[in-house]
Amino acid sequence: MATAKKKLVQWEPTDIKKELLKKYPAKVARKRAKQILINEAQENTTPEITANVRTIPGIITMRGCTYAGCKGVIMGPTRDIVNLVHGPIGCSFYAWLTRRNQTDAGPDGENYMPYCFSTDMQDSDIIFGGEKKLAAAIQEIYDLFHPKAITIFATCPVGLIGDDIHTVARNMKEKLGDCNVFAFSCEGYKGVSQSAGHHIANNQVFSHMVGENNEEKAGEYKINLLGEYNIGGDGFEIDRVLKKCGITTISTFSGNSTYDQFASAHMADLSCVMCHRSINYVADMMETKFGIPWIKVNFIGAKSTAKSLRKIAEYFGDQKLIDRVEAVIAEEMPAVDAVRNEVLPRTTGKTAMLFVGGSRAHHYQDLFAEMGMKTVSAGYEFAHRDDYEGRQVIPYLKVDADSRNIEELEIEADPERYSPRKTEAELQALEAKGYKFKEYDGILPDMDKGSLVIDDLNQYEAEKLVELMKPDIFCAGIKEKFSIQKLGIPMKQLHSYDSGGPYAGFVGAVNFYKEIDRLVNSKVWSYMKAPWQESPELSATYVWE
Ligand code: CFM
Repeated sequence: MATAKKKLVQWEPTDIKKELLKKYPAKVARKRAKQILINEAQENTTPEITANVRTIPGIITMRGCTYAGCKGVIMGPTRDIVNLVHGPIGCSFYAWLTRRNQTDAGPDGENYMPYCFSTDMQDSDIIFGGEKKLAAAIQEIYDLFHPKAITIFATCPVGLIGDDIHTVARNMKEKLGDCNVFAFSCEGYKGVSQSAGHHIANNQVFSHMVGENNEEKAGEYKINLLGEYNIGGDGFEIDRVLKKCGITTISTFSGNSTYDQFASAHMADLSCVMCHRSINYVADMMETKFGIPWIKVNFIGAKSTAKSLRKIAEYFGDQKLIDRVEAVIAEEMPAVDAVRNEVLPRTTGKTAMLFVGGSRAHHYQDLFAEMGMKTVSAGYEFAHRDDYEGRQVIPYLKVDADSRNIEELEIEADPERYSPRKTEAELQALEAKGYKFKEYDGILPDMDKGSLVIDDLNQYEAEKLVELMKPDIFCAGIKEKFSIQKLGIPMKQLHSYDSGGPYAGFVGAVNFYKEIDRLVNSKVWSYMKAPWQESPELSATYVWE
């Protein structure tokens, strides 16, 4: 007979923290203690957490590498640029269509995403250098596809042997004439996580593509959607809603994006930042160079979607748009509410844990809250202190050897194209009404007092947390999936969405409510115990006993 799992009803967060650290040697425990925080964010103060520091070797982190952040995350979802990986085949193979970023080839049909491009470095290339091979690969791509751009990604061995990928790129760009070729020094070891890869990608995309096309774009209320990667079709749903509101998306960085979107991004009048962690650099540079203000938005959760649409409408301040947005929200909400009300009695009071790379551990709390579910513990794999505590800490962030390794671009206002989209007076009028530009408050103020916020969670701590707190659902990635499910707790992948999605926007919220209801209320989890665990009295005896 299956028994319902016992809940540890009375747990103190300090005890849980102590339990998590107990097994560690003193030095490791001291370091991890600073990355495990009991949330006490209240009013104007937030506690400090250590983040964006090196992982302890051997601890089995959930993180990925710098190359993954550059090639997979920022450049991966763009369709008409050929992404060429300079390195051993594995680096390209494992970054090949694994992130579930969807694409629509559009009327031109140009889409290189199904391909896997690699220089396939061999031992001899490591010994004698791989530059010639790289140049030949670029030429081969050009001859075969004639793409608008070819980008080159460095993998670890490239940095170690010192191939000069930037010179190869420059020479090939000159030689080919009508193809933009540039490279990313995003060797896997370059930073402490994929976050460094985001920064490297942001810098190069901004330097080599943004601002290339000065043609005026048709449409009203022009925005850039930054930090939306079309995982499981999220971007398609957001596009649908924005279009319905009459808002024109000039570019998306980088879900289902094209070369021209990057090249034209400076023609937008507002940048909307979804994932703060991965793309805030571009938002800032766009403002400094072209005068485009940025705001934080979130399209995860129906209420958050409505709030974000209203925020965009308020910025443009046009009554026609404000009315249209209200009409769209009124039209979309009944279908969302119907499903929400149906699942609420079954999901209310359940608990969730969210450990995802950057933004999602924060954004998805809104969706769970809409279902009456509480997030008892959450954390990021690689986000920085500002994603926990808010952007006000940025001036105080410690610049260590690892972050110094990543170039900070010096951006100045473009002498011809800088044009503030709003006057000082207009900006002040909006701010006086409580409108916030360039603002992200981080995860901590949105989480309950006493909840556990853990940076760079590892395998051991994940299992310990589940064992102690027995959440109703645990959300992370594929590496965690089966170890957690073996503990009898449903696990939802919030990187790839398993095979589901979209979960953004209004349609996405409905999908998510149904999926989570299905997972947390499935009886299968109560059948996870082996017979000897269920009925310990059935112990075996030897015949001679
Ligand atoms: Fe931003 Fe992302 Fe995330 Fe991220 Fe990622 Fe991702 Fe993520 Mo996986 S860009 S930080 S590097 S929201 S791939 S779409 S799910 S870890 S929380």
